[in-house]
Amino acid sequence: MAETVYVALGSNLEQPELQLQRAVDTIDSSPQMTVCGCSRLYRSDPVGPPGQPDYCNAVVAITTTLTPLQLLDALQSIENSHGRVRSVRWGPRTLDLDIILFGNQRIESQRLTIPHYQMQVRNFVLCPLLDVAPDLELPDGTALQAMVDKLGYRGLRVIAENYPWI
Ligand code: A4P
Ligand code: MG
Repeated sequence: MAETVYVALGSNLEQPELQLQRAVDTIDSSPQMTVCGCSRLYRSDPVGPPGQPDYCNAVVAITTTLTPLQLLDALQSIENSHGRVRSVRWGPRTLDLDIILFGNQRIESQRLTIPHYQMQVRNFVLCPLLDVAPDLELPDGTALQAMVDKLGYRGLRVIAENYPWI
């Protein structure tokens, strides 16, 4: 059965806008994933080690028949093929693809935590997610809109409205 999944994209190195654009194209051209919605494109203040460049962030909705772990493998291979080198935690990166929600599932395993463990405190995830899923409720019943109202848009700028953004 196909599930609806939300994936957050982030980049703050080597033309971040282009990195995100290429990542969405690559996801959509994969036979096992179909992009069915895409947020606006945001620029955001960096969270984590100081002195790193601003990020670009977005969220896509996809449908997939992959299992959560198969999807994680597929997204990590896209990160690697887009030049991602893992170094500092929360440090600068060419491409970060995080699984935010996988249908209504809750997953707690060595390689995966879903819903994503930091999503509640990150407006650069929640605000683009609201663009693609305005009526969404989390598996625990919390309304996404209420979470966005709590965090607000501080540090976030919309830089393009419609995909393809550039
Ligand atoms: N993992 C567990 N759950 C998940 C999930 N739901 N989706 C595991 C994806 N991966 C998940 O991730 C480390 C491991 O997390 C994976 O191997 C997977 O098994 P990683 O991408 O290799 O490492 P990371 O990204 O450095 O760590 P982490 O904790 O995922 O960092 P974040 O939370 O992604 O933070 N500021 C702004 N403004 N915008 C950003 O996008 N991003 C970060 C990165 C920091 N500051 C930022 C932004
Ligand atoms: Mg990550």
